[in-house]
Amino acid sequence: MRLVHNPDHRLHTAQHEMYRGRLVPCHETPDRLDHVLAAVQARALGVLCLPDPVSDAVLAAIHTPRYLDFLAGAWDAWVALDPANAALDILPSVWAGHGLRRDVVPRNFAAQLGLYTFDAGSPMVAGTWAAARAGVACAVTAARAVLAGDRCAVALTRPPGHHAGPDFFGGYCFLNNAALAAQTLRDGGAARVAVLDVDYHHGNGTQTIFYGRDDVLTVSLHGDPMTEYPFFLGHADERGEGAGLGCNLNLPLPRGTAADTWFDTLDHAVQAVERFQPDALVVALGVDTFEGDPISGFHLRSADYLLLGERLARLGLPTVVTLEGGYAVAEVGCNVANVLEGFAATAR
Ligand code: FKS
Ligand code: ZN
Repeated sequence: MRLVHNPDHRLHTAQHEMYRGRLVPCHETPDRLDHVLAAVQARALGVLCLPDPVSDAVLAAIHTPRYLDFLAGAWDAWVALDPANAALDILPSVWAGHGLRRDVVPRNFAAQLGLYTFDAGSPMVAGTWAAARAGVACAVTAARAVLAGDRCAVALTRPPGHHAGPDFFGGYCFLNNAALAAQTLRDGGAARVAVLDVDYHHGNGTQTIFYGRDDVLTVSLHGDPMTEYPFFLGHADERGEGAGLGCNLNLPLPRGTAADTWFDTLDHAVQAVERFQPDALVVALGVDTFEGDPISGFHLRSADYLLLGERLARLGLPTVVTLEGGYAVAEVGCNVANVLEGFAATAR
């Protein structure tokens, strides 16, 4: 199993996110990935390798030019406002919601920031763009390995990606790694691709990207948006639109859901993937469904992740895995490694 890791992930190390009226330390930290890398190496789950570089055209297949230009130039624009900003994370304070125009891009940097994000919890720093780009390279490299015949390849990366849409960031995500892996599989000859998102949070970015398409099925199993982030998308009645009608499946579950119900629901997700008859699978793997996760509300135990890996492998599909959330830092490595171990044991 090829394990593509992001050599530049540490460049994205932010200080604070806005939470309940104050700035709190970021949950999405570099040590999360360090623990994952340590765990997969300790168990010899596969070959750790570096990503191949990717061109701008790869990003432009999923994200808009104006959004990519914004991300690429955001840090310089921020520091140009005031040299003292170099010591501060970029966070927004105004948003283009509620009937406000999104078609005109203001010249003001704070306004642009609010045009391109939907929360105040996703700080950007000097190295965010480089880290996010290198993360995409991991996802695309993993997808290319699967196109070349690997049964499974894994992008061990951060920042995560499943909340990032065509022209927006949020939920610690800037570029949608899972969507870019899916697009790479499509471009490489897979006629139909399924994206199965098992992170605790609804993959709103991935849903939005593929909502009108019938070549990519998006299925997400997540905390009910009536109470859980990202709140404004992820309901069961969102089924896709136009050609994509029927190609999006949301399976929201109440906060507090335990493993038995979660796995029953995973069966529904897996059946939807099977009905779609895809040529390849992308798994957006968050392990924030863990009982000890500090920001989430499901109750999976570490051993359950072995079963998840087995269940995913039993689909029998060429599979790309991208790493999404998981904030119980001491256990995140074990939980991710369990998924991969369960997969490898079953795929063999
Ligand atoms: C506590 C509120 C948390 C943001 C939650 C973001 C979840 C991100 C994620 C990803 F996979 F993208 F990392 N609000 N301060 O886990 O879905
Ligand atoms: Zn999550």
